[in-house]
Amino acid sequence: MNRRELLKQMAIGAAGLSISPQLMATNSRFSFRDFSKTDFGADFKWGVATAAYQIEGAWNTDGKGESVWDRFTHKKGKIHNNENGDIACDFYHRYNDDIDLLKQINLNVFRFSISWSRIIPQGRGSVNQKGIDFYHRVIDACLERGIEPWITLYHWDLPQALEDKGGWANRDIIAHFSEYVYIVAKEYGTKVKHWMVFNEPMAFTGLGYLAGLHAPGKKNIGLFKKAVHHTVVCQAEGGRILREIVPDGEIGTTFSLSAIHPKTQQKKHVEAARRMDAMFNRLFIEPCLGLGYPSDAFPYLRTLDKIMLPGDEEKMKFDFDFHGVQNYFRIVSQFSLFPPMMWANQVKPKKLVNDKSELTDMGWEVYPEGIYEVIAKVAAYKGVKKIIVTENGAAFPDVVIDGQVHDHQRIDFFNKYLNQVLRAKKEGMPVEGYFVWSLMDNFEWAEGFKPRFGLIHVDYNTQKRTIKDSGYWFRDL
Ligand code: IFM
Repeated sequence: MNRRELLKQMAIGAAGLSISPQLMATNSRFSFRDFSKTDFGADFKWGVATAAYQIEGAWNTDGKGESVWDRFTHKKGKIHNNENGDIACDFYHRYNDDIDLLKQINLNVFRFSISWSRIIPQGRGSVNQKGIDFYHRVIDACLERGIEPWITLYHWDLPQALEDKGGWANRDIIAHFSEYVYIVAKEYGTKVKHWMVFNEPMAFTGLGYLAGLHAPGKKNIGLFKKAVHHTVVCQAEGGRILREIVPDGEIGTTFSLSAIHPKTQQKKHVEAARRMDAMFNRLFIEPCLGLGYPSDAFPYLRTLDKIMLPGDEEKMKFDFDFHGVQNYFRIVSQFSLFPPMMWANQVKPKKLVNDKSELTDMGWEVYPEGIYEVIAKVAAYKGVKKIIVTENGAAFPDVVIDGQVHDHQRIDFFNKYLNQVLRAKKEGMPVEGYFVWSLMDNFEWAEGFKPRFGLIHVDYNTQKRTIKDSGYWFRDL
């Protein structure tokens, strides 16, 4: 009998009755897993990830300036049910209790982002001391409890005042971002030793300037390309500033990555998949590794060269200490005449032949091998020293019944994805951490509060927190 079967039998024995693995997962004491924490090694980092706009609320409290997300969500018709992050999880006032809960579930890294407009309300110029003090309180609350704070400098909430001047599409952003990074690193660098420059640059440039689905809601290919290039330069520049100010720190940045498969092996679909891969997976990681933009697979990207100034090629490079991999779904692509820029389309999982896929509440396919594939892809680049899975998780329609949330689907998801992370590690890939998205249910951007990703359930009417079974599952791990 292998280990998995043995654990299953023990669980059934303990329950005194025969139940399915799925049902077992409804009670963390009986839930099994295919690995133990020690399989990952003593130095492996276990954490949770969050983002300022999604949890903090207090959107205009204590001198905070308006961000693009404040502006965007206050417009009608942009967000599911016209919801916004004005209050969100009220983490700004409840951070102490929330960090206590984090301690209770035994995950000892807390990845959070800094709201630029809380620190520098207009994006440049005067600094807001109350904003600075807030993150000191959060960092201290972590350190007092033996939790390692990991800071993301930018998770999509640009100060609106900078957007009014063109935002990421205006080259001046490089100077403003550098100033912001300098201030934050100087302020917290003695206490915080793990830093990430960006969260998922493809998401905030693509959804914000091309698809128009996220703030600032623009749909303009020209602006998108400028935003991409300036973000790429800022990614490396941010790394350089952090390394100078926090020389004993570990400096990284994160990328959203998906396994991308052609619908069939027909040449046109294979080429469509390569173009998608260039755009979604390679666009931000390759320039910092000194490989430039991936126009080999997608010649259209050569147009980015026109935006570059002399010397930019060097400025795009930075040798990060770690690369953050964030994985949620697989993309199956097919050739298409539309949209003309990509000549590639995503095939919805339910449209695949023989589809048996399980979908999350976001409509994303549960595809655990995908995380292994993207780790392998990143590990294969020369210059990648360490990989941290800085986000992975799933939204399911959770309900609180008698003070409990039996989110067995999420436990199953983590079990399967972590198995694939372990597979990568066993094969020698340098993956050294795994952070759950997310600590608690929160504001899921254009989807509002409907998708629940947390290990902790949040009742948005009362702000009551309830640790889900998946939270206990991690505690018991
Ligand atoms: O909620 C987001 C997060 O802000 C960035 N990564 C993906 C998550 C789920 O969509």
